[in-house]
Amino acid sequence: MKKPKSSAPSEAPQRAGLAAARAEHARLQAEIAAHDQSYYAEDAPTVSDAEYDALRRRYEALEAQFPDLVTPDSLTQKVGVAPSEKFAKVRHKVPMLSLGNVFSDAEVEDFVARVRRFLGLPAEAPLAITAEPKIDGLSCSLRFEDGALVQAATRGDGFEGEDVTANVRTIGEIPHHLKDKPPAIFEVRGEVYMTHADFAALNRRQAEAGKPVFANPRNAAAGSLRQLDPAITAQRPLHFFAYAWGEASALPADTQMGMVRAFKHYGLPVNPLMVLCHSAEDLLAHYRAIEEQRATLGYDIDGVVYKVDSLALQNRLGFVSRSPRWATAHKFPAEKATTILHDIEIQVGRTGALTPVARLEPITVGGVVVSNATLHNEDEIARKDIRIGDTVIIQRAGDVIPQVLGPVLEKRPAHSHPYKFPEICPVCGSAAIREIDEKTGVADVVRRCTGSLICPAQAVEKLKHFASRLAFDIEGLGDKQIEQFYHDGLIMTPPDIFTLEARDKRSLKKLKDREGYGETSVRNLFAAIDARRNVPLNRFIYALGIRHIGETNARRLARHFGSFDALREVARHAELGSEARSEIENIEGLGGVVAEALADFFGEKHNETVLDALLKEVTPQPMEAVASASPVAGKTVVFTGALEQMTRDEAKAQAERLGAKVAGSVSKKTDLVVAGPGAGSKLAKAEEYGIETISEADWLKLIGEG
Ligand code: 5U1
Repeated sequence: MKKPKSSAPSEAPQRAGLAAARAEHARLQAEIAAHDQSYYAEDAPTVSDAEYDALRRRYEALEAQFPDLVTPDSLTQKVGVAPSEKFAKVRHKVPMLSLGNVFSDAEVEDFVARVRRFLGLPAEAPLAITAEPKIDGLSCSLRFEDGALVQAATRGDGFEGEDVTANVRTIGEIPHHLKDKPPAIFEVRGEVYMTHADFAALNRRQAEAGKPVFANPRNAAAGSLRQLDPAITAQRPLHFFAYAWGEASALPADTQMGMVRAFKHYGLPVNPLMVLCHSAEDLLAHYRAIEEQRATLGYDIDGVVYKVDSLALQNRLGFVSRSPRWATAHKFPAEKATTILHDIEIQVGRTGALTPVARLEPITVGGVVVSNATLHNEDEIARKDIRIGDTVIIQRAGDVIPQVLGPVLEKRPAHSHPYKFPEICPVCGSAAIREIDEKTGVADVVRRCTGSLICPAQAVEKLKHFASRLAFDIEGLGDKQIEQFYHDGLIMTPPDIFTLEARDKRSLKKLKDREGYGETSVRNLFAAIDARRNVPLNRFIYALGIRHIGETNARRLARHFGSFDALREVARHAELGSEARSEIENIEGLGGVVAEALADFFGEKHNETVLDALLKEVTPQPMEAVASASPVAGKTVVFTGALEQMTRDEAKAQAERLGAKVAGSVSKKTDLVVAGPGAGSKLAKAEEYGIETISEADWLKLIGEG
């Protein structure tokens, strides 16, 4: 049963929305993750780009509307999935980003308006934005040192990709040496792709040789680049367009357009359709022009990318999670098809959410074979009366996922019957219930397994999350291994991971004797586990998989509390109405839902027991100070009154980049108040508490911008 909520009654309608959104969010997440896995790790997308985009957009819209939905494994905090095991890994010095998506004209107008608002640009002030085709290929980062190509890596999960240097060297149009005088260190990023003609010829050759054909040019490009034998890549005609950069010892230009011209000057291929626009109307006109040429370009594109041209403005705009505020992708519309719904499979997630997945008669939509799709949730299935055996309309949008839009009633088989969503967990048999919000009386749209501790599905998913890349990141302990270890009773809770070696020493059935293991792999696994005994605090918090504590919120908590003990002490006493509860609620970016989730988690005796055992094995390290050299790192800052040099959003983003915590209200814990004209009660309170108060100009001087 849910605990009483801390919100005011006036928030009740919002809460009802939140419950529904939470359910939908969880379901979308499971599906998107599955599609990401197929696409990035297996080069075998199960859905069309358009479908995937639709899911992803819905997911992001939910988070935008309900920021508390940023869950521990929120996909907005990640880019792609972990690289495959067959290539050496390359850690990107500068992460490879993902782009936000827009679909409609109104959203493009919104994007431009948002940029202007963030920068505080008046309507008459010019704002140049580039527009270029979004190539449907495989992102790749090329590292040049003193002009020589020294390394090439795929994007992987955005932080770590695969070393494909030898393969990239076989791509004719990528120079091994840049012309003229490029920066001494220069990482150029872009898209590796295959043309339609080359794709058709390759598939003909594959078919003639009795080998499998590729579903689309992007898969063919990915499959060709990620060949362990570069000689095979060399036989595959791949191309490249450069459009971005990572680490650079200097920049040859101060605009996006200038950078792309510099790429060209150094001998790199760039897309000829990039233009400079000056308004949303300009962008839309170019979008339509590119859309018209789409069929005759000779290579696949899936939209148009817009980027603020000035690098200085890009810098000011910064990022939201892993996507730049200064760029977005305007995607082409979704494609639809009909197929048979063979079954509805219920998956059980880490939080016990039951997620319905459609198992479909495989069908090709936009060049991608689709066999699974999202059914969203129980209510959606009922509302649309989707039945097993129905012919259903599916839609595929964007880079990977599909959704079931609804049944084709004329084709409904006789004797079909409405789908009955299970009321018991298909994994552990516990009751699966829809929690009723005590305030609103509204049932949560997600049905959850109540078997928490005894449900193997939840336990395994929690362990997978704990060892995952953004959490403990334990090499050699992937999903498959966790499933096996759990199944064999070797790892049931996180502390078991760290006692595995000691137990193995005492055991008669050694790990090294298991199928798939040997002396070396076991030694490596134990070393990888040992290497994580000191883990950054933010990762530790994130790894616990507390509801609503995604990567961003974990970082906020780590910054605020500094140590796990401090967080635990407060969270343990965060009952409704307490000072501890309001301390958490008042951390910038958090709020009542997160505070409640923390109080729930730390109020659970079982969690405390597991934590005690875990803390005997692992020491969370205070988070490495972001920009620790900055004079405001670790300080709690409050902005009040009007700011004249920048908008409030920009000030906040900048302060956070420099490692400061930005709070909405003045308390005894505030270190600094930046007060502009019109500052009122916050300024008075700062004076009352004797807190240092400075002007906006002094703030800018303090952070080296004045
Ligand atoms: N054409 C193009 N595609 N694309 C993808 N430009 C572009 N820029 C990207 C991505 C991920 O990222 C930059 C905004 C860094």
